[in-house]
Amino acid sequence: MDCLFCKIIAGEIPSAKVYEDDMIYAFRDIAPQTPVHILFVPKKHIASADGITSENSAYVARIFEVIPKIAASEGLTSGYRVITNCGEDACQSVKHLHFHLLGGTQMAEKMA
Ligand code: DGP
Repeated sequence: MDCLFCKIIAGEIPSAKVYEDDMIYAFRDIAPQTPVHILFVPKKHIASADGITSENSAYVARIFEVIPKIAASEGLTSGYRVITNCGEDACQSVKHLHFHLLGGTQMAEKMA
């Protein structure tokens, strides 16, 4: 499968790794939009939030268990934002489910 994030997980494309376990991988976004901008991806290929099912939702649960720990280790003591873009209207550019962890600055109240 020709998937950018599958190649990053496999180590075929270099990335700045922040966290890895048996189910998920986290790495710094190549074009950070905030001082801290980390992407969390399941090691299993899921195309988007539309592909989350009762069979694979444990990957998503793991991501959300780990995010607060990484946020703390990154010093995001005054808050952070977690976003997933799903589909064209949301400008999803990589078709492998990922959650953006954004922080380190005061963000705008509006998200769109
Ligand atoms: P989205 O627009 O939600 O599909 O976000 C995709 C993100 O992936 C975007 O913020 C930029 C990031 N990205 C794209 N290519 C690479 C890459 O090769 N390496 C890293 N670290 N991030 C990438």
